Amino acid sequence: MSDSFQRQQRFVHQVIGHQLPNHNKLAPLKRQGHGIAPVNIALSKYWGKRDTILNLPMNGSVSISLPGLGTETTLTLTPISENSPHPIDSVQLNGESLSDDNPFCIRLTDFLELFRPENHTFTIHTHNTVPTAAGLASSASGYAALVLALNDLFQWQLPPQKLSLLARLGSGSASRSLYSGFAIWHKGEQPDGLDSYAEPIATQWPELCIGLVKVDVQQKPISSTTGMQNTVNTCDLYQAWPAQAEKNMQTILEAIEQKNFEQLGQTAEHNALSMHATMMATWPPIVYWQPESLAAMQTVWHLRKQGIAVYFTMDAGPNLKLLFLETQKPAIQQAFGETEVIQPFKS
Ligand code: 2P0
Repeated sequence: MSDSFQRQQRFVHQVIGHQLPNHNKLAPLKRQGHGIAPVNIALSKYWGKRDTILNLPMNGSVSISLPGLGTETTLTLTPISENSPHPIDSVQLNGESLSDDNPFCIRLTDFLELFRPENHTFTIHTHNTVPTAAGLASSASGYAALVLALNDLFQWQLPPQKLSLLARLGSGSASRSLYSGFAIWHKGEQPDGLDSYAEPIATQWPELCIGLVKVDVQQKPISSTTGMQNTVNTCDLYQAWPAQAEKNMQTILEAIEQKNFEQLGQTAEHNALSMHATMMATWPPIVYWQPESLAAMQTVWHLRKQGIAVYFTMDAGPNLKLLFLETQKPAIQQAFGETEVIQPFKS
């Protein structure tokens, strides 16, 4: 058993231990568990880890979840009998069986190893309603749905904060996908990672719209996990990022509280471009943009010059997410054509 695995297992036991009198035995109470979680878009971003084993971020982040776009997962537990033909986990993604050496499958089953009762295999059926690895944060909804399915399977009845801690261990951004609406993921200070979880923000903002500008929904060239680590290791500009990100986060929290759209949009766009600047100043360089991404940004800037309040944010992919208020919907749809528009507090 590796040191990393042992540290992660200790973390899991610290999180769920209080809930279970006999926490060394992750005894299954049911055969099947089910979970469903939304994707989230960060308005101030998570980029970089201070601890790669426990997935602890360099900075906090704030997000908005998109209802109707996400992941639904069913976990089935099967005891291994002597005559089991294949005592290994099996994973189905969107109805297709994945081979054991698929990287998605390896990451998923490595995570499940932390929760496996002795002599059992997992069957995982997972469905995404967003394209996998399209920069629409499907790992976030994926690990949040998986943790909810584990909570159901083992009947832990954990509060959302603890589910957020477990989801974070699977994928950082998943910590924020336990909630609808706005969420804040606190970076935390403790080396044990028990104070690095997300919480919901109560504010509702029915007029707020997110437009999805889909430039390319193929697999991205470099995963966020690898990309952010390369940035931390090789980008001198990154030194300035954690402080800026924390400052942006406070400004965004204030904008949400006061429903100040200009402040929200400006800070989110500036934050996203600053993150991309650190990616580009990484070696080898990380450039998720495509020519159409830049063209879409220029359309946004042109619209703003005409007095239309629209801003964008971008994640680890070429797609843009537009931020605007309901009153601007006709202008946005005219400029961007078939853009899918989501109203997180109305849908
Ligand atoms: C975010 N991203 O805050 C940022 C913005 C991408 C760019 O969180 O290694 O898939 O699994 O913790 O959560 C994507 O990173 O990375 C991400 P891991 P994750 O949404």
